[in-house]
Amino acid sequence: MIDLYTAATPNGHKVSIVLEELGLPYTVHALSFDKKEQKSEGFLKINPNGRIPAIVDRANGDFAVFESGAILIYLAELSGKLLPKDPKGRSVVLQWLMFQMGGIGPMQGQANVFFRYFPEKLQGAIDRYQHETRRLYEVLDTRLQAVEFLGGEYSIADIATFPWVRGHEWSGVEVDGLPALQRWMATMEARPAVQRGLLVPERIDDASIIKGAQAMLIR
Ligand SMILES: N[C@@H](CCC(=O)N[C@@H](CS)C(=O)NCC(=O)O)C(=O)O
Repeated sequence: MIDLYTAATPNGHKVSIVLEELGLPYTVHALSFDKKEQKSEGFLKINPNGRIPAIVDRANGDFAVFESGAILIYLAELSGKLLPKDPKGRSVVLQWLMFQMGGIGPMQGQANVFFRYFPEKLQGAIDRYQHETRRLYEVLDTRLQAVEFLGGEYSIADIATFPWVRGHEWSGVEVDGLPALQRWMATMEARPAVQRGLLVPERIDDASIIKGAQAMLIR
């Protein structure tokens, strides 16, 4: 049994989607950013970075994993699915996973901060992060013109990327003119496990999301 510590955010959804795809049983612990539960002493023992998502594998000596990319790799390796075993196939999936973890996540995350949550409207910061996110989407589109899924076959790279790209409107970034990316988004949205994963934990309203995100900006 896996304990999942999460919230209704793109990084949280990556893990609920992968757990649904793999059919692994899990218990959901929804943390409130508003109450700063992600910074509690108990949770910092699971994730020293004080952020969601994190898991604890109760069947494996209460093994804790933080960082969503590391969680996806752990769960894929545990089940032998969604990550090829041959070095080249595995490398391709990990390249696109790292592209999400080091690029789309941080850039789009900052686009959200400056476009939605920050108390001042800093147009230079908004432009910088929205343009960089759009540029990264264009890289995805070019890749997806050549292959159906980012790693060739469906993998944890798609699962890591989709929850971010589906939130493009929230970040103020267009997907117009990116047909391969839109085709891939429709394929991802149609997967029942993706649909189930996006419902975990229960979605909160937009005003509460903004309130929780603004609480994170205050250290
Ligand atoms: N690189 C981390 C990022 C995790 C992250 O930024 N989580 C956000 C929600 S998407 C969070 O917990 N924010 C709360 C905070 O910053 O206090 C990962 O991929 O797991």
